[in-house]
Amino acid sequence: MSDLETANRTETKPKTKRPKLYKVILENDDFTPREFVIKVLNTVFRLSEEEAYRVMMTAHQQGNCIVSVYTKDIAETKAKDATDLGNQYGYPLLFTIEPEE
Ligand code: TYC
Repeated sequence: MSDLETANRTETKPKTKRPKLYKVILENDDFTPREFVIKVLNTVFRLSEEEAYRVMMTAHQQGNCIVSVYTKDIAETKAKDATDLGNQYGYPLLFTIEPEE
């Protein structure tokens, strides 16, 4: 095998590029009831009771918490659906998204 062929082979990029991922972040507030936050995490993000409780308490104590990581479209849709759900009940519940490094 020539040096040229070896160099080409090692420099070939993979054909299947992985899509960029986005974190959905739960922001704390002083008004939304804890139980409501847990219900939204259960229904929109499919978290178990235990996961939802842990995420809710982390946001409550630290100010925010990463809920999960998705492709852009899914992250945007879930963050919007979950925020809208809070607003429908008059709560300032907020989910934001951030690109993963
Ligand atoms: N801090 C809220 C309360 O004490 C509960 C809460 C937790 C709200 C996490 C939002 O992201 C949140 N009722």
